Amino acid sequence: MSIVTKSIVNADAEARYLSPGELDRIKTFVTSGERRLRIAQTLTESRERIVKQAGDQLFQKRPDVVSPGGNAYGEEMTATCLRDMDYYLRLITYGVVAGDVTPIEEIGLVGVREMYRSLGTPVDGVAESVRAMKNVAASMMTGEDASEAGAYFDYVIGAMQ
Ligand SMILES: CCC1=C(C)/C(=C/C2=NC(=C\c3[nH]c(/C=C4\NC(=O)[C@H](C)[C@H]4CC)c(C)c3CCC(=O)O)/C(CCC(=O)O)=C2C)NC1=O
Repeated sequence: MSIVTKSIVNADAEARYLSPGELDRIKTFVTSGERRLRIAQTLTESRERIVKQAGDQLFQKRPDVVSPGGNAYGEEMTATCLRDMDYYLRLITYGVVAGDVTPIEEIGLVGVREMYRSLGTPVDGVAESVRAMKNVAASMMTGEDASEAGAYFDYVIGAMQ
């Protein structure tokens, strides 16, 4: 839910007007809208390049995951690993557009550590892949945009620690 919908639901539950604080938060959301949409557009248009380059960096840094016995060993498993990276990049674009990490949390982070443990997937490797995507994405943006986008990547990385 965006801050707009959330504020309206809360205010209406108490049959009151939006408070000055709520209006202030909505103002911040609206005035940052252009930047957040620009970031989401860059991430969306460059998704293939971001996932490919970050994947290369991950496998260089963690050759164990694509070596025999590794969780992403073999063409099919490597493709599944890259698919997971694409999933997280997509969820990050949702968060950027909403100006809120809730969609990332609800779709991709609830129970994530347990899920990866049951799959034998090293969750620190997934976190490393998100860190690599953050760096590749940052190289495509202004410093200000990279820092705003970085917060959403960091949120995902933090949830995997
Ligand atoms: C949108 C929300 C969402 C997420 C996040 C998600 C993740 C997800 N990743 C999976 C598997 C997997 N995930 C990986 C990923 C990796 N292995 C590594 O060593 C690397 C560190 C890493 C890549 C960065 C691999 C290799 C598998 C297949 C594991 C297996 O089948 O044994 C699976 C098991 C089912 C499947 O194969 O599709 C799920 C559910 N699914 C979802 O719907």
